[in-house]
Amino acid sequence: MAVQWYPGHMKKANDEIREALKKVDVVIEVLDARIPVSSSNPMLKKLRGAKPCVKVLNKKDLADPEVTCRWIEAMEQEENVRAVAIEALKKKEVVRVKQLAMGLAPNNLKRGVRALVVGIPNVGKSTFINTLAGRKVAKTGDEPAVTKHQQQVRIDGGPKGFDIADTPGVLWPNLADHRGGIRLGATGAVRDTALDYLEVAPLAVVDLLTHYRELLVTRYKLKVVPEVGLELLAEIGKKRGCLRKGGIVDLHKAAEIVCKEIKAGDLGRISLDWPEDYPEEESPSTI
Ligand SMILES: Nc1nc2c(ncn2[C@@H]2O[C@H](COP(=O)(O)OP(=O)(O)O)[C@@H](O)[C@H]2O)c(=O)[nH]1
Ligand SMILES: [Mg+2]
Repeated sequence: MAVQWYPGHMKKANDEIREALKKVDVVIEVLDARIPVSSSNPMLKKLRGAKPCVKVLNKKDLADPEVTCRWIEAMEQEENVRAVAIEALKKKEVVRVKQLAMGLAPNNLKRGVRALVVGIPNVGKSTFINTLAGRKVAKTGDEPAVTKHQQQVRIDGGPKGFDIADTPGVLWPNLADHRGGIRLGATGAVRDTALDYLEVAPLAVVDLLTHYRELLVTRYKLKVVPEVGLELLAEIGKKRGCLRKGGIVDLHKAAEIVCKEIKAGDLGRISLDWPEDYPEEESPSTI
C-alpha cells in the first residue's frame, strides 16, 4: 500500500478527529460512490456519535446510478443522516452538500455553521473543498494522503455563514476487510505502484461478473466466460494479446490492464459495494 497505517498513526488520527469533532456542528463524510462501505473508515461512526452527518457519495459519474440511489435510501434510514451523490467538480452539486449540512445543524447558533470534512485518502475531499470555496485552498491529486495538515476554510461569513475544516491526520480504510481491500485497489484508492495487480484483478473480475456480466463481456469481447477469477483473467489476456513466448497468457499484464480500465471507468459506470451485501448489523463501519 502507498500509505502505511500503523497503530500509532491510527490512534493519533483518532484523537485528532475526536478533538476536531468537538468544535463542529456537522460532519461531512466523503465516500467513493462505487464503494461506499469499503471506502469508509471503520472507527468514524463511533467517533461521530450522535453528531449530524451528510454522507457524500462522490465520483457518482463513475458509479452505477441505480445502486447509488439505493445506497442513499439505505443511509438515510439513520437518524440525523442525509446522503447525496455528487461530482466534486460540479459547483451546484457541492452547494447541495452545504445546504444539507446547514439543514442538519442546530438552528439556534449565533455564529455560522461549522462542518468537518472527513474521509479516507483519495475520495475527493480536497476537490470538494476547492469547488465549494471557489478557489484552490486544498491540494488535490491522484495520490492518496495529499492532505497532511488541517485547513480551515471560510465559505460564507456571518451568522448565516459556513466554515469547513479538512480532516486532520489521515483516516484509514477498513484494513481488516479483504473484500473491501480488493475493491479499494480496483477503484484506484490505493496507488498503482504499490498495488499487486495479480491479487486484485482475479477477485475484481469475479465481482464484476456477479453484477456487470454484460459490461465485462462487451468490453473484452468474451466468447467464453469462466467463473473462476484466474481463468477469466486468462481469457481477457488472450483477447488483449497479452501472450508470452509459446502462447502462454501473461497474467500480470492482463491484471494490469483490467485494474487500469476499471479505475478509469472504461467498462462503464460500476458499483462494487451493493447495499444487499451489507446487512446493517454486519456493516464494517459499525465495528
Ligand atoms: N471522476 C471523478 N474524479 C474525482 C471526483 N472528485 C475527485 N476526483 C479525483 O479523485 C482524485 C483524488 O481527489 P482529492 O480531492 O485529492 O482526494 P482527497 O485525498 O480525498 O483529498 C483526484 O484525481 C480527483 O481529480 C469526481 O467527482 N469524479
Ligand atoms: Mg486531500
